[in-house]
Amino acid sequence: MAYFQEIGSIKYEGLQSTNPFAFKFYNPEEKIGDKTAEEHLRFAVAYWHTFTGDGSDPFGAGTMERSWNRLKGMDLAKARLEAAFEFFEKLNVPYFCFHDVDIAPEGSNLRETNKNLDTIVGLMKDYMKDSETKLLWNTANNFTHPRFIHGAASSSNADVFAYAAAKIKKGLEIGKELGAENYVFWGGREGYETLLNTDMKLELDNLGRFFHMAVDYAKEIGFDGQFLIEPKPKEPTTHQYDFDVASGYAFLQNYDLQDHFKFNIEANHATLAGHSFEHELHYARIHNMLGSVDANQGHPLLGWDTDEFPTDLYSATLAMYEIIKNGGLGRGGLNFDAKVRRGSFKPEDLFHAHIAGMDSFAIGLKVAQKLIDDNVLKNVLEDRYSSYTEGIGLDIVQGKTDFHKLEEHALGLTEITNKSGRLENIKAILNQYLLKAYAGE
Ligand code: XLS
Ligand code: CA
Ligand code: CA
Repeated sequence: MAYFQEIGSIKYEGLQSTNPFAFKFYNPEEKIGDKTAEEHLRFAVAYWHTFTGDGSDPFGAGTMERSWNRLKGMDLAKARLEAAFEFFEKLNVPYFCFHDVDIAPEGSNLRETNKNLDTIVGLMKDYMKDSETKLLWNTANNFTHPRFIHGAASSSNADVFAYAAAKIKKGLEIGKELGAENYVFWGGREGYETLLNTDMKLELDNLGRFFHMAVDYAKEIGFDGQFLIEPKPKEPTTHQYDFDVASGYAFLQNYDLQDHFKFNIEANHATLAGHSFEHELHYARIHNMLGSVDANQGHPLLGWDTDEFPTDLYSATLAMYEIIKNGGLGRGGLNFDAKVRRGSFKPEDLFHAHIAGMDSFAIGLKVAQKLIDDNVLKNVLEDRYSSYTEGIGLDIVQGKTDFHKLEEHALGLTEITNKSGRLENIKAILNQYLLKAYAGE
């Protein structure tokens, strides 16, 4: 059965195309720098938003027109799977991602849930044999079910800790079975509401123990996917332990886990933490911890996780700049952890949304590569920090100074001359590069 019958394969048609079912900028085969656009961007579809989400919000029921929704239980899971692979093929997308509960319904106990998962994973493996689309990552949903009310690995209830571990054990087995490139840990309820009833030290120690057991189990079964922590500062908990990359990195170092993990960075989580998307990517990159990306955007007027499809070219450019500077995403990718708006309820809106996101990042990629080729920002930095390439500055970075020498230098100064930071000029140059890419230059 075809779920998206009227829609054919999405092709690159170029800037002049008015076909809403074509890419205007994303040409997977186009060589940009040393790789093709497809190799740079490594796009992925998020199963939960695209096939499981129904458009409901705290104020209203679901709105999405999805023909598979007339089914229930395992029949629904199987229909969704069929629809998903039709969608992947038509969009020509190299990867997808899922949570355990997205693909198969929970049973009345863990054993039954695992049985449901086994059935769907078996079918998924069959689809993957005939498909070009691979698994970027899978993860466990350890936040929706009421048992996770007080958290999962940071729960006050040891039975819940055990249950969470069992779900991740299964997730790692599935990751291995399907050849996942990564395994993601997003601590949806790993945080707290109030210190009045929270033993933070025990919860953090337990999280550390939990991650070590996950590392050990992956080793035991020979699962070699990259482990990724996905930071988010809040929502659903008030205070989430993996607040941002910096605090997540400190946590990993404290518990001696830094060699086993990298970060999956989501744009909307960065902005919720009061950072820019590029700040989080940059912080991870300079510590060699950039693993993968959840490509979406928040609404500037709303203070929660709106998970919109990314269409902000400025942000996509600065993100791609970090990714190219990182030497690419390695085993990671750009996962559209994004949902169509509640009003965009037609099945074809799923295509429009992904096309918009893919075209936006393709522009970002081209502009970022051009900025790098022309040394635009490199020149800015070299000029701005030139005082560290000679004299006392060189001594500082080479560790050849102490407070005595620095005082001697300062006492000898007659005047201190600073340079302009040129922010407005730099932004104007960025605009110029963006418009040049738009004009196809
Ligand atoms: C929720 C998160 C979640 C993770 C995977 O805000 O973005 O979807 O990406 O559990
Ligand atoms: Ca995410
Ligand atoms: Ca999110």
